[in-house]
Amino acid sequence: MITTFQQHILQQQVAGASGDFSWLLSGITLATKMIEARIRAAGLSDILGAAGQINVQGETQQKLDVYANQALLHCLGLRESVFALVSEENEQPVIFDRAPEHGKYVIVFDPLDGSSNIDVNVNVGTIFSIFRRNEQDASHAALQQGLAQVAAGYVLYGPSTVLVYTSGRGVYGFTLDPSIGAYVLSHEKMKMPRQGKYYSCNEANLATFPEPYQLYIESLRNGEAGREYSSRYIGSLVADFHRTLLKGGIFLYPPTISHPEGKLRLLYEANPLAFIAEQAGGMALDGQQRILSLRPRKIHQRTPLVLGSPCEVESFLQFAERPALQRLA
Ligand code: FDP
Repeated sequence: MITTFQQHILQQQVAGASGDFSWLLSGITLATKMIEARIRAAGLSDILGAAGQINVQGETQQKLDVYANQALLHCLGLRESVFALVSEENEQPVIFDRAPEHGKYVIVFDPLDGSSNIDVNVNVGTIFSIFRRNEQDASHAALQQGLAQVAAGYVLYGPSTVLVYTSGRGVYGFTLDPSIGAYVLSHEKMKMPRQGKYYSCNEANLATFPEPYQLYIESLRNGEAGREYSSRYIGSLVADFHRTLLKGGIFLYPPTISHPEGKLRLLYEANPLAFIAEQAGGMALDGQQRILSLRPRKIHQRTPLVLGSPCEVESFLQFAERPALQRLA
């Protein structure tokens, strides 16, 4: 018979656990089912397009961004074990006045990643990461290294809706079965191939990438890397990551002129995906250092991101570490 996400969490739970954590996760799955229902009906109702507001990142909020954020804030806010919620869409954390023995968790999330793709019916996703509360002060409670994540995951709203999750004991994928309204285990112990055939980056920005990135991409194009590569870039991080997880290869969002610190956000984009990538046997760097070892200074901090199969990320590192003169020789 089937294994639902909820059953899987209960099976992984240690004996004597309070059940708070599985109840917390059910808040996430409920919110993502609400989001997916809205997305499925997107062309039919008046929920496409801009909501008329600019978010904390200076980006135009789409109506679905606003709805997705409200769904997560609502469903998670009702869980007694939540201390603070940090969302891409909110400048400050949403804090709940709960004693440390009750409000034990901090959840950071990107409610709707890839929102520039919503209006054209291309895949989008939700990304989340869960930390234990380690401080009284909520804005600092979220500033933990990625290594401290208790669990992380994402939901990809694609031809089917898939939830990919890790709590540090492997990566599991669940597909939403619309006939029963439950996420059902479909991908057990997911492993990223050691090497892939796709590289993924926004090549329109190539001329503004730092030199090691340019030379590395050139090596993939000209066969220097020992195999022929194809490029794939959806422009929805979750979708580009999901392909990389299943098929291998490399995803890069380097620093650019317009985003000198990179565009993607450390807390609710890079960290959760790095945790999943490493659990699946892949790697994730900020161009030099391991993403999971970075110490965040602010909740909406950006970072360059290079992640994927070990073969590709290790060969990227050779370019990143080579002194400039040697690179040009
Ligand atoms: P979007 O701007 O559509 O929200 O972080 C947001 C993100 O999408 C990622 O999902 C995606 O990988 C990236 O930005 C795309 O950025 P570019 O358009 O600069 O390539």
